[in-house]
Amino acid sequence: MTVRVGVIGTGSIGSDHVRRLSSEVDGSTVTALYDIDIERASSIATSVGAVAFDGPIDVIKSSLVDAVLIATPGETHAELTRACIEIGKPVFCEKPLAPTTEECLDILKAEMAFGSRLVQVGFMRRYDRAYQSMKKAIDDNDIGDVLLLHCLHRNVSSPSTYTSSMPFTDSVIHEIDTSRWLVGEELVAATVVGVKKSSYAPEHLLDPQLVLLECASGIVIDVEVFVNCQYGYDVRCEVVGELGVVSLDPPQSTATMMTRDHAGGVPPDWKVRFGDAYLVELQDWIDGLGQGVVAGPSSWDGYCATAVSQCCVRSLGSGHRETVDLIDRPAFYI
Ligand code: ISE
Repeated sequence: MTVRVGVIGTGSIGSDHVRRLSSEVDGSTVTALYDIDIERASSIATSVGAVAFDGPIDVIKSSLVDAVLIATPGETHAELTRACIEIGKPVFCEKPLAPTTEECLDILKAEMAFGSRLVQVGFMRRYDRAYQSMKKAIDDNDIGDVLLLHCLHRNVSSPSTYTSSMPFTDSVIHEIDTSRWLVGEELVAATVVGVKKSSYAPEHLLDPQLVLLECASGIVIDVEVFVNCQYGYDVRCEVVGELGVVSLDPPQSTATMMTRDHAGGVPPDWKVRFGDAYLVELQDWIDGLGQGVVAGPSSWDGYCATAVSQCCVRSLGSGHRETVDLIDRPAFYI
């Protein structure tokens, strides 16, 4: 069976997904597209033999479409995801599931009312080989009880639209998801710590920032987020356990990384660093749909990640530790 996918949003990540779904993933084809930039959508549609529609809801409702992939800006995700649920079409939504917990909860309610899972959230790091072997080492108890996680999330530079909340809502949301997934616990509190500002960051942007995330069991996760680091897209994670550590890339020697010309092989952006993970993620989604199953990161995962990222934003504003307010996990999502 070939899954016919409609893609809404064909900007940078959306157009990469169109390419993957039409020529790299087995068992899928892209049949319909929409983008606010009509010309871009129609030229991509022509290149893959799809139809470019005038509006996103037309893609969702089209009889040419079995499943929908949403790669539009975050503030449109809730409405589009709910429109898919209303007509019972599986939907892959790029992160965040929605910018507010209220919108995420509406999605959970709609999905539970439908009666089976339809939504997968695009937390691609769970499909990265290195993250997966870290998860296996933790699950196999190789490093004993987990005590701490040290994470870095650095981008070369930030777009002009990037505000001081976005390190949490747009970037650290990935560490929030991977931390929950790695340790199998919810995050209960966040404290944002002010750091000396880089003179390379735009005037309006606090950069870098540091956040401490806490689990109920006492595990603490520190995340440095630095989105104008100049040299590369550098994502690191070290998990410290009672018996040892497991990390994405253990440092073996001294390294100095400065600017793109001296970045020591650090990739330029997430599209390169997580290119393989995106492909595995979409293949897994399509394979599942072929069997009528949606098993990747769920709406519940999307809701929790948004709740924790909002908690970080509150801590940024208050200057204090803030607690995460989550509903009880519905049995539907266990
Ligand atoms: C971007 O929006 C992403 O989702 C990337 O995965 C992330 O690493 C980057 O920091 C974000 O700006």
